[in-house]
Amino acid sequence: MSNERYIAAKQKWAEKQTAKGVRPRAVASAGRLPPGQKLTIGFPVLDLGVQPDVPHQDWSLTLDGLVEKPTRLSWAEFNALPQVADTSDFHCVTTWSRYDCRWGGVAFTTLYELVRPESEAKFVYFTGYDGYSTNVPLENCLDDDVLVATSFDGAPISREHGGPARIIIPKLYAWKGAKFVKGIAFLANDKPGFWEMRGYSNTADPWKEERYS
Ligand SMILES: Nc1nc2c(c(=O)[nH]1)N[C@H]1C(S)=C(S)[C@@H](COP(=O)(O)O)O[C@H]1N2
Ligand SMILES: [Mo]
Repeated sequence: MSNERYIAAKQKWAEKQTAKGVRPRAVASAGRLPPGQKLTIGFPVLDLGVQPDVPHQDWSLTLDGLVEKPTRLSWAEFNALPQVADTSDFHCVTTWSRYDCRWGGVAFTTLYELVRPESEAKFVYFTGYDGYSTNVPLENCLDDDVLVATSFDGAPISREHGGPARIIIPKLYAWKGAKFVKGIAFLANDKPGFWEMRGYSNTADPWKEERYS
């Protein structure tokens, strides 16, 4: 962790300590911390109790649905695509946020250009090797900070954090980013995923506190 970031984090904790008579909660930090969130300097792990072991030789990413060119990428094929890096903040619906996550991998837009979705495709349905699923409007996936990430802080993403590859959509709560990603389907109609079927918000905007519906 950089010294600068450490100092900023310490300062925020200090502000929280001195806010007397106030229940410990998020200190609004120059518009960076969404409402109701608390800054964490660790990196908690959230999953369904399964962290699938997917060796690179068994890994593939399937892109299908309403696309001109359905594609299944091997690990080597995936890694031969143009690589990008992006640093973003991570907001979990359980109220922790982590700043400055350094992700590397393939931009969602690169995959979009590769498979060429039909004009009817309006939603994206992600699936994971652990049986997880989540749904996102296509337009939310086309920002340049949306990645299929394979590295975190310069090293391969660990199994607990969703390796070999996970989806990162910084502008939405983190459950919208499938860890252990296995499939990306382009759909005309929305289809609720694992948590969306269990009462989580469909839209998941942390700035509007869209936690549960
Ligand atoms: N495949 C899969 N992806 C998932 C989950 C999961 O259980 N399975 N949990 C989601 C939730 S609720 C969050 S907050 C983040 C947590 O990522 P982390 O464990 O790296 O912190 O992954 C999301 N993606
Ligand atoms: Mo979460």
